[in-house]
Amino acid sequence: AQLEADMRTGLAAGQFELYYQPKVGHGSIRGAEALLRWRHPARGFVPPSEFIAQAEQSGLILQLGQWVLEEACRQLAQWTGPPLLSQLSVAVNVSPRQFREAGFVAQVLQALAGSGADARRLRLELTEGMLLHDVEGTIDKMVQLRGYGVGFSLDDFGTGYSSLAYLKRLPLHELKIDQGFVRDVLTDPNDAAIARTIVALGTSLGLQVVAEGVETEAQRQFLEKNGCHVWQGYLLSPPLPRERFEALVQEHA
Ligand code: G
Ligand code: G
Ligand code: MN
Ligand code: NA
Repeated sequence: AQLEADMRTGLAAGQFELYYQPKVGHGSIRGAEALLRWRHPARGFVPPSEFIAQAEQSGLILQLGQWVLEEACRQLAQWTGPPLLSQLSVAVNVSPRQFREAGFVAQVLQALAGSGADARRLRLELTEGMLLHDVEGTIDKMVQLRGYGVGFSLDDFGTGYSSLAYLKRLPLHELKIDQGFVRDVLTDPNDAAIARTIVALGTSLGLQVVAEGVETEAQRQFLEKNGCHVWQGYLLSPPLPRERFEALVQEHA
């Protein structure tokens, strides 16, 4: 309860910020995943693993999630002008509870309209579990937002309960191979087989496939050889504060 009160205060006091992790495709930075960070004046830096679950439970995730959407859209709207920044997409993680709210579509549209961000540069990252809860309702929301140009990624793919029957019905852009399969992809034949299978599945469904948690050049090469050309990971960069992310994009051009 103390944590929740602190989160409420922190949200009002501007203690939350977004970090950006580059997403690389065919050798250049194509976009960023926005990741929430909380700088508490006394607790210091609190990682999402210590507050997201609590925010979900208490319902505060609704306000927190709205702030994340608005902030990511404000950032998108600012990344205009210089050719590199103006082409970036920004991906936002959406929590199951937030997505299930009746007003979710309106919330996203409001964040876009309020900032002037281009909907086609916004990606929403959903997880498998949340999609199966109310499949028809999920598809309906996704289709509505797709109509405005918003893209969808299926995050942590392979760790949840995706049914392939639903997968083909979801209007997705992208599948993200969970980092748990990438970590030992060079040494564990099962992980290698799973990674290859996800790439083949995604590709045959017409989806972009992104590998998460790429830490070494050897992992990157293995994935590329197997048809996965888009990745995120410490090999290029951890999530960065806005200015450092912008500098990296310019450097990497
Ligand atoms: O860097 P990392 O510690 O950022 O993130 C840990 C976990 O927290 C990830 O599973 C990520 O999906 C989740 N997370 C990070 N930022 C957000 C956010 O803005 N909203 C939600 N719902 N989850 C987030
Ligand atoms: O669940 P989600 O995929 O949204 O969360 C991504 C998480 O993975 C974040 O906590 C992010 O900081 C972390 N991450 C990003 N790149 C790497 C990496 O190369 N290695 C590891 N171990 N973690 C990473
Ligand atoms: Mn994610
Ligand atoms: Na993930």
